[in-house]
Amino acid sequence: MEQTLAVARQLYRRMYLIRTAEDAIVKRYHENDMKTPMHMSMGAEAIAAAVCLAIGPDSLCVSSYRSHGTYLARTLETDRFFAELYGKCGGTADGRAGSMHLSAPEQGYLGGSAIVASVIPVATGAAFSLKRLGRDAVVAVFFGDGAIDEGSFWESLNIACAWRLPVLFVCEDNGFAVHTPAGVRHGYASITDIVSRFRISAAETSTTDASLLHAATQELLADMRAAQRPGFIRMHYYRYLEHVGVNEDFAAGYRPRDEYEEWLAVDPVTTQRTRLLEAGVAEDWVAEMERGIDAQVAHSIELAVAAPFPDECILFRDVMTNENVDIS
Ligand SMILES: Cc1ncc(C[n+]2csc(CCOP(=O)(O)OP(=O)(O)O)c2C)c(N)n1
Ligand SMILES: [Mg+2]
Repeated sequence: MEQTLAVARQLYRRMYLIRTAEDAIVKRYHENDMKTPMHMSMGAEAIAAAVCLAIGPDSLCVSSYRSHGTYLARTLETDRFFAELYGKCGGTADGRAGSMHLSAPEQGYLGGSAIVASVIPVATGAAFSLKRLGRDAVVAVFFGDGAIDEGSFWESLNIACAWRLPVLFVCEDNGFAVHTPAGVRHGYASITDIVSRFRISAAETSTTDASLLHAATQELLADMRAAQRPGFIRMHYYRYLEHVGVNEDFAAGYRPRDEYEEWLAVDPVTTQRTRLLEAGVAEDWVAEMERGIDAQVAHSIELAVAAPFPDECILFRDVMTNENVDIS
């Protein structure tokens, strides 16, 4: 019971952090000081929180460009996060990467990428290295339902199954690739059915309840470990905001507002808060934790706004070239 409560608290801490950080982005993006496109995680908080917590600190994770949730669930830090969004020194890449290429390799978050599905082979390679090193850990790779339309997903899945690699494929399924629904992109009814034909542990969820997602991930990890094979989990969620940007997009006509309202009624952050209170966690404890996170986010934004822009001379740092690049 105590352990379940501890997990429930940790899940809520992560989800509240993601929501608060993104609420702040929504509030301030129009100021046009955050010089980066935004692919928001709002609506998907439970997935990042549950999977990052379940895989544990020794495991690695990699994500798509929709990476705020993964980054924050994994690192719990916001100074480097906001500095990066503001394009400033002290950001995860000193302001050169932006929202789509966040990373914290020292904390096991290898990073995200703007190229759909490109991180899947990278994660598979990282899993190969974990296996060669004999580590008891996995690599969780987060990608959207659009990424399963790419060959690199299938090639990675195949080799991971053939070589029994410890990779957990996490499909964050919002039913759309930009505005194109899955139904017109897929020549099959269920990706989970297809993937299940491989030598893999496979599961599917459609709940926004982080505790249930955490339990489902743990079960899958246990199965992967017992069978010494990779895992695949398709987790349905609803993207609250537009594909890229911080606004609603129901007026665009490709999805109805009613649908959003149905999902909002089981909002992951609110659901987890209710769960905590029902389990007997004191309202004071919850409020105190929320205040701490509110203050953390506000302070990180202040620091980011005040930080200097990076010097031009770091522009080509970490860029692979043998040439002396003249940027004058
Ligand atoms: C290889 C590649 N093709 C096309 C694009 C353009 N593009 C950007 S996001 C996106 C849709 C991806 O959908 P999904 O994987 O479901 O992720 P979601 O945005 O729904 O989280 C596309 C096609 C891209 N970035 N990379
Ligand atoms: Mg999608």
